[in-house]
Amino acid sequence: MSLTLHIGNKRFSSWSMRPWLALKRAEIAFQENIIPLDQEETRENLLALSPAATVPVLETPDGTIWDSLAICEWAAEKAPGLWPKDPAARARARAITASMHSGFAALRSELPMDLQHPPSAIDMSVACWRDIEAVQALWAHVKAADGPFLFGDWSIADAFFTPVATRFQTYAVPLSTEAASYVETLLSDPDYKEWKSAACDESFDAPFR
Ligand SMILES: N[C@@H](CCC(=O)N[C@@H](CS)C(=O)NCC(=O)O)C(=O)O
Repeated sequence: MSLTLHIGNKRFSSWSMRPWLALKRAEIAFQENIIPLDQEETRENLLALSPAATVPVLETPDGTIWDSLAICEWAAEKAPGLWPKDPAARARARAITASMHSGFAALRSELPMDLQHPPSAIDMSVACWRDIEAVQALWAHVKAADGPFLFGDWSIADAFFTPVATRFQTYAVPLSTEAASYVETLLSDPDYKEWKSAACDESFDAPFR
């Protein structure tokens, strides 16, 4: 089966990183195609892939799937181990993943993912600090004792929080000991390191806007 995952620049595209990590973890072979973001032709290129005009998009022989979570769910149908085996844990994994997918707007806008940005603290709004507290509280709420990841073994929930871990590192966000240790786990993952290394080598034209 021929699969192409269309993604944004690895330096910036936090949404693209999530399904890329899930496909890698599931050992589902795919080609990747980078659509540089913030260029004059970006919107036209995105619209050629899907009416949503966003990346990631997975092109499959049965049609294209847009949206990071939908692509991860597609992968989990091929590789069920991407979600926890226990139904109660699986429900909680989906809940925390959905929280990330639909929430934390202040964190996302004030602490954009930039994998070439040297670590340094910046001023943040109260709303952003609340998001940071909520993320750490959610992690503590679900964290399993029997493994380094949120639900013990790696799951899609960890894919969704890996870009958050990069933001915490980039903006030198002070974290609880437990949260800092989980961030370290996510950022030590070999698949993440492969993504990060490519992100550090990227050079695209300056943003169009
Ligand atoms: N909910 C979507 C969000 C995707 C999204 O916003 N992607 C950004 C890049 S990270 C994008 O394509 N933006 C369009 C643009 O920059 O023109 C998903 O989960 O895939």
